[in-house]
Amino acid sequence: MKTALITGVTGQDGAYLAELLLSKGYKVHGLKRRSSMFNTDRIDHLYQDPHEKNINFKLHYGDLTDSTNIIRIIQETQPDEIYNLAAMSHVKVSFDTPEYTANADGIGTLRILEAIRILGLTEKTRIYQASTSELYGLVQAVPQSETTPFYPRSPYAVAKLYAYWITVNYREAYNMFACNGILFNHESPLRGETFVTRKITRAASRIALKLQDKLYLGNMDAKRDWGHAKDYVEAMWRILQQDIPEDFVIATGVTTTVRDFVKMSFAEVGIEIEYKGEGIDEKGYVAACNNPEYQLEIGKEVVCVDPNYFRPTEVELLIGDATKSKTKLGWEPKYDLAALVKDMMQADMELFKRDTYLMEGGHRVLNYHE
Ligand code: NDP
Ligand code: GDR
Repeated sequence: MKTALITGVTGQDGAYLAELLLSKGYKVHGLKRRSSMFNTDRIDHLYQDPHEKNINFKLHYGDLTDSTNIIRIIQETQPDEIYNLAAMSHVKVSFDTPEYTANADGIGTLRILEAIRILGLTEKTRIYQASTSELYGLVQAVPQSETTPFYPRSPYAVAKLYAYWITVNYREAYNMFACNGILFNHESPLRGETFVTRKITRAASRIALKLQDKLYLGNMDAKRDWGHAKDYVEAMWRILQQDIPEDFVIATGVTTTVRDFVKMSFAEVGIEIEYKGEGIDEKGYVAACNNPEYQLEIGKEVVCVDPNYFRPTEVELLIGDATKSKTKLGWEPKYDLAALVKDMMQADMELFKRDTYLMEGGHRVLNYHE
């Protein structure tokens, strides 16, 4: 039985990866942060009572900014594989918390690599580093592959650039099995609520159900190569099963604007969005809708631009070339964008229908959306 340690196990990818590794018979340890409320929603279905014997899923309190706990947990768990997924992963928020982001996302990776070295595990433990298409930043060439130059455009991306290179350096310096997965955007029903896709699918569902009036967005011209997180965690695992440690791009090869993602999401609930303008316009985009099923007022403005969501420096275009992964890992995504949107919309409609039932029953429902 192999043992894996997942940092960031409470996040989107951590949850899908834990599920995947458990299904493959791994013993899985997860690093979770202390929080003032329960923060394990995404992995509660995998919970095993720690009082029982022979459990194969166990959580440990820790934080990537604290090397002492990282060393202790790695020593206790002696993992065959570490998946370093923990990060302050929101690009816009990284402009507000740049030093913390550098510490957690950049130096955090160094702390794990050093822990492996200090504990004499360089030959035993394989390490996956969650690198990102944000490294490409300002477009140098498209589609972006393993050989495309980096030009990071946010404190998040700069921190991840350090993490990328320190992973390469430890591989070369100490012969460690340490690999970067350069993953393009991947989404799912478990995606954090403030990333653009989930923000859109939540809003489209809530607007259809009359729980919300408007969706405010930032740069709708940005183009992203969006895949499904379920497909991408499979790639992470494959990267660590190779004979030789290498870095891999994981992407679908298809790029779409935020604007089109909005259209596709609303279309899932029968709302047709018509844009009255194109391009960034501070007055906002006006969307008209014609919704037979949910009977929204025709011509009602449901999507607007709020410049507060613009970023000081933006990444305008991402489109990945995953040829190496397809050839060497035998990896192929199962979900295309249409299937991804459908999956997210179905899940959010179900979620918010529950809110409408609660309201009908006289209960108060949370109305927080960002
Ligand atoms: P999430 O934001 O959903 O999850 C991040 C996880 O990291 C959470 O479990 C979070 O804990 C944890 N975390 C944050 N800071 C710390 C810290 N200081 N110490 C310990 N744990 C911490 O991200 P995703 O699952 O979407 O992404 C996983 C990784 O992949 C991240 O590193 C991200 O940067 C990277 N990535 C993601 C892509 C994507 O499109 N999703 C694409 C490319 C790379 P908590 O739940 O308590 O907040
Ligand atoms: P990204 O994802 O920055 O690519 O990072 P995000 O979904 O936040 O933004 C994608 C694009 O949409 C534009 N956008 C908005 N974004 C947000 N969050 N909210 C809005 O209201 C909004 N309006 C327009 C953004 O400007 C951007 O161009 C994600 C994260 O998961 C990173 O951790 C990961 O490394 C990269 O994907 C690959």
